[in-house]
Amino acid sequence: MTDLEFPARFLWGAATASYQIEGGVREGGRGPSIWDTFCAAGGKVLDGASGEVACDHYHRYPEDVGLLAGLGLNAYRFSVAWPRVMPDGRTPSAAGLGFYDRLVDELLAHAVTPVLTLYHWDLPQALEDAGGWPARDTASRFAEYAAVVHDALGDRVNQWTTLNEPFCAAFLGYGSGVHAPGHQDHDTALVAAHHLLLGHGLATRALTEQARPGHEFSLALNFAPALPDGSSPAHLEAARKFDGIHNRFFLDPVLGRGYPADVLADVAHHGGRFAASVRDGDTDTIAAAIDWLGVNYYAPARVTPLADPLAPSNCPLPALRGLDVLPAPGPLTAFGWEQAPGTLTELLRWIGARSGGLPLVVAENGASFVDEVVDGRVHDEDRVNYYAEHLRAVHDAIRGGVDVRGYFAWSLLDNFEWAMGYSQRFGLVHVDFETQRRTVKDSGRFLGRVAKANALPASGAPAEGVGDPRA
Ligand code: IFM
Repeated sequence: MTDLEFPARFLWGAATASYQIEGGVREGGRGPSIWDTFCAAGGKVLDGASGEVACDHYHRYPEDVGLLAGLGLNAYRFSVAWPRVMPDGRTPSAAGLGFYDRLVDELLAHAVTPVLTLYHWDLPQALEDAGGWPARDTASRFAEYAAVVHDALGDRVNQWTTLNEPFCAAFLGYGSGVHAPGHQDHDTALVAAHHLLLGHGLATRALTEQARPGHEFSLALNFAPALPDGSSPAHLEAARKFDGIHNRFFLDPVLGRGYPADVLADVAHHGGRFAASVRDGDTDTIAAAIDWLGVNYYAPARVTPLADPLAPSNCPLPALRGLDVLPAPGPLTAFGWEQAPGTLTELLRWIGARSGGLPLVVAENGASFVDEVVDGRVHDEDRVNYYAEHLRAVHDAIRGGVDVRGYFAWSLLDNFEWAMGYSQRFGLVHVDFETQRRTVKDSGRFLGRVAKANALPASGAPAEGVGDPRA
């Protein structure tokens, strides 16, 4: 059997996010973000953890870039901390921009393509105090911030992603309240979602106007395919609802289809502030042309109907009535997430078809497992297998005609996993949070070998054909 080759110029990378790895929250003039405030409030994050030090990447970025390049990866997806670049959310800071300037130069010196995300959830606290994402003004502030970063780095960065997972920023931040800023109001969350998408559109428009040849624009959405736990009409209806609010509510307006009518009907009972927030022309703005869509995929959701539409449920979405999300069947990751690689193939096919062939990049995919450093090695076989299976799934989609141009593992480093603190390790590189010592895991070596070969072994043990992952 021949190896499974990937297209030429495929981006092979790892992803991170500023608050999850940087630390240095009071250095270089950085202002506070909503995550600093949320963590400091206590009781919101497991073990009282915060990103105050995280992986100390702010100081150790040369080592981290060296590790990524040493693995053989050719791209790095990172996010810029808005409160570092604009401590009050509005005024540019030369010192803050300087950090990303140095990071980008370091990446280029290692022949690694920078893929820059402008917003991965660390809103400047000053802007939250002024209303946060539920305030329309925040979308305009975001476009101004985007232009400032683009002015500073556009001579060297070609890949620009506006938002990472607006679903989480809106629904976990303002709806369920398990993420910063911790508000719990579903109507507000829907308004926040609209303003995030509006911010994406305004920023994309602004950057497109000042683009240089080679610049590409994108955003990254997190998808959870809804798998009905039965085939009755009620099951199918529950899956439709879940899919609507989780996936299509974000995807469709970006693709120029507007907000899905069925979802608007599903959430109408929330009070109508969302409908009032959508002004003439907004859907055109949100539909600003993008060059590729980032697809973040971890697991499907097993959805079941509830006979009593008002019964409490585990569904974390803007109080959708009449459905529940079941515990995932195995095999599971340490987070309890289902491992279902075939669902990734289906998802990529579905988005490819729905978007009329828009290029896709798997912008996040990965798994947390319990890792141990033994004699300076981390033999994370579960994660090696996870990557092998999901890469096979991506290859299946490509073979079926979907235009997939890259794959980014989540994450380069073990890091601050939001409300779960440091309890979930997703890294290709193990981080000892006491000493900040980095140890490359077998999965990092494995992915690097696949990247260098631009091919996955067709069958057998994942490492076959690309060498021993422990080497
Ligand atoms: O750590 C997060 C990341 O910030 C966004 N996507 C999912 C990851 C794992 O939960």
